[in-house]
Amino acid sequence: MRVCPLCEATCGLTLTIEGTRVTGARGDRDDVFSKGFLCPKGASFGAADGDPDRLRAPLVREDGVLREATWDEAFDAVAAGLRAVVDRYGPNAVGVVLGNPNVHTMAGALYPTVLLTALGTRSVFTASTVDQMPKHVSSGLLYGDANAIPVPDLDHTDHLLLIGANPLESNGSLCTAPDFPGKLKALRARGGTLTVIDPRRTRTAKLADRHVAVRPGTDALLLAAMTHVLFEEKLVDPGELTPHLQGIEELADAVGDFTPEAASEACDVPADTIRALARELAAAPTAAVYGRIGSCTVPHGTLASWLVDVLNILTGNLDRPGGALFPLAATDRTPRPAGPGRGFALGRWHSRVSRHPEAKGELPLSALAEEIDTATPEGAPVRAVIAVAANPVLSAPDGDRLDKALDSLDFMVSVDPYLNETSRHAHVVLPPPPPSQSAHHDFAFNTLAVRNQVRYNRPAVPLEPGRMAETEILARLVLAATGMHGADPATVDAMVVDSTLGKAVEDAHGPVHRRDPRELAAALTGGTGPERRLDMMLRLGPYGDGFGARPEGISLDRLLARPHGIDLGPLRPRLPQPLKTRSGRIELLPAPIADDLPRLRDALRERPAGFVLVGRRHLRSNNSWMHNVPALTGGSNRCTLHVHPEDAARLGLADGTAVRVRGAGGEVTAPAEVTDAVRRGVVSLPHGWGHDRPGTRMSHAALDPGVNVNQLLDGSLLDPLSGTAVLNGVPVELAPAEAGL
Ligand SMILES: Nc1nc2c(c(=O)[nH]1)N[C@H]1C(S)=C(S)[C@@H](COP(=O)(O)OP(=O)(O)OC[C@H]3O[C@@H](n4cnc5c(=O)[nH]c(N)nc54)[C@H](O)[C@@H]3O)O[C@H]1N2
Ligand SMILES: Nc1nc2c(c(=O)[nH]1)N[C@H]1C(S)=C(S)[C@@H](COP(=O)(O)OP(=O)(O)OC[C@H]3O[C@@H](n4cnc5c(=O)[nH]c(N)nc54)[C@H](O)[C@@H]3O)O[C@H]1N2
Ligand code: SF4
Ligand SMILES: [Mo]
Repeated sequence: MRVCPLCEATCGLTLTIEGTRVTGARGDRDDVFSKGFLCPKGASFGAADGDPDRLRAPLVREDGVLREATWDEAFDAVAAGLRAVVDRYGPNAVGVVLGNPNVHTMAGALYPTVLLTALGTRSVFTASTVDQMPKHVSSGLLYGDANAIPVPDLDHTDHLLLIGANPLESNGSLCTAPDFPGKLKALRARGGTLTVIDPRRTRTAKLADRHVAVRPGTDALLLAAMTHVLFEEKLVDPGELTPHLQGIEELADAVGDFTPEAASEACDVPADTIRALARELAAAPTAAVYGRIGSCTVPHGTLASWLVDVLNILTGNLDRPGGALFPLAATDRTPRPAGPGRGFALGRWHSRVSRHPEAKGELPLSALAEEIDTATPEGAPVRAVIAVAANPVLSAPDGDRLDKALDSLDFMVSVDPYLNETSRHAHVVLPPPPPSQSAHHDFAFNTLAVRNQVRYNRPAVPLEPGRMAETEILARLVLAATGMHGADPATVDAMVVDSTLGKAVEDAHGPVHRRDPRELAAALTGGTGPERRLDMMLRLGPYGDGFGARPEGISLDRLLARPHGIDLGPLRPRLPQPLKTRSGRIELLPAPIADDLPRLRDALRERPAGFVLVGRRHLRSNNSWMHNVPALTGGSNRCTLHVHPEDAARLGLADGTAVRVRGAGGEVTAPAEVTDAVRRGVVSLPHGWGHDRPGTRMSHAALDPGVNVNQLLDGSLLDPLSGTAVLNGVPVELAPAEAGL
């Protein structure tokens, strides 16, 4: 048994193992959460896990060339390389880049925060700023907690409004739900309604009762106009939320200008449709509004993310069954009593070059290249990079510039199973073992799941000789980066345990108040440091045994005895407990949002002059790193440019015509695929392609490299509040390749 790490759905798999090889994967029918569901990607778990191109030993650069090395040699090189930069330029000269798979591994959940604290660098860049940072910012501002993200109650809602999400391909995001497609079908089957807002008629849109093909990048206007209608038509009914709300009159004023008639042209959606969307939402017995990539990686991403929650709140659907609720994971802290908190601050510091405000302690990934290649009087540029599970050369804007910037570094270390477009620049590559050889627990996704549950599995296959667990790799990296090179990696876990338990015993509301932290530490079970930390978090958590205070509660031992997991029930109302705003209420119109509204008002008058580009995902893909698995490539999983038939006719394009696409950051040439699934004026290219750079070791991916869509971006287009890159609704020019642009 093992939980699939290949997307956010977290399905339980039953693996067939021959020797030490995974030869098959089925859905685990006894899994408490996924109940046997499996998608084609999960079915290829064995092929992805056993990919012969995965690195087996660390690589160290010598005379410019990467050669295999021992772990000791590799960590010696890391310690020396990082120390030289920190000593000479200070900690901010070390950039830490954290990529998407960190949310899928235990190592990624347990060590990066320790690394950042110990290193003390402000040069922190993650995939969040090409993804969901707008949601963190809107949650931070509304609820005082950037991680308090409400999740649509898919199993119980009567009306689901999906904005810029295509769960039939992505299997869901910021909404962990095995068999998302089945849940949408079940919603329809029980008489509920599904509305999809997406410039493309996606597989998800095809399932919907209503599909609104909005103009890319204009959802915030559409949602503001829906909010306007709720006020205008007296459909606002927050119900039990009312005592927890602050600023409702100010909100009504703020959306005063955003009439459906005013928004209609910019969104290219009839005013009547906008009114109908608002009325349907208000009329549904329960409803949930949910926005994802298409609502985040756009010019008004934070405003759109905020409005998603505003609509849930004004219709009384936040925090009620059938609406959008706050999950409570087994490793969350035991909830404290409600009351005012410290609130959420933005822009506590700024990036050095373009003065971007930090959000959640991070700077925009779009600014990584300039933070490396541009000197300013304020301080040294980034001279060393620690990249963990990140491939920003493909996933962030302007990979060509980033390529050059990474190449100019004094030192770079990548923790990555592949030698790819990004890790090829590293001086040291530290390869984690494949998933079958790793323990698994979903720290991140359980806080976003449509049902509370907890699962843990130990490695399905023992570590191959010469391999090192990724948790140990990251613990050693923490030591090497902070002047403790050579110490026992277990000291990292011991330090975290000591500090966590030290705080827990002082917490008057926690389960271990006034106990002896040494005694508690001694009571932890688990065969490894990460297991002891999991045991500690489970026992201190809301369902935990409280180290004896709640004898029926969960501990690692109890969880190990339940290999298919423990169900903890449906999502339940939790307000006001999750609120951590200074007022102790939901702050409906926070100042940074109000200050950004004039920019949205200006957008009422904007119309794109030419084509705009949006992305798309394919079911058998995963961002930039799964094109090396033959079973998962080919067919419709190709890097083609979707063009509407009328646009194609106008430009003289047919299926397969090479099209030059030009954007602010550069140009790429991709074959056209003519399809009326995109709206007129919109073209779509998937991301994560462009595997034609030299010096990589991904042999299958290189056969059909595709092009890097992010080369069309120059990194200057951002959602200003969250620093998130605009990846959708990007202006581009098109021409048949032979005609030139
Ligand atoms: N144009 C456009 N660009 C996009 C997007 C888009 O929709 N359109 N989507 C954005 C989004 S949502 C995201 S999240 C980012 C993702 O971008 P990244 O965060 O760069 O993630 P990936 O492309 O998935 O690359 C992950 C890296 O981790 C490595 N890896 C895989 N498994 C493991 C593991 O277990 N441990 C370690 N240490 N490494 C591992 C892979 O080899 C790869 O190098 O891309 C963003 N870029
Ligand atoms: N198979 C597969 N699954 C994945 C991934 C993958 O690469 N492949 N990546 C994983 C990751 S990292 C993430 S973050 C999630 C993302 O999960 P989703 O957000 O569900 O992913 P997408 O399929 O990119 O869906 C985004 C949709 O937004 C639409 N869109 C683009 N611009 C706009 C706009 O301006 N307005 C509106 N309303 N819609 C717009 C696009 O047409 C697209 O259909 O998927 C995860 N799951
Ligand atoms: S839906 Fe996601 S978690 Fe489930 S099997 Fe497919 S890739 Fe794995
Ligand atoms: Mo993502």
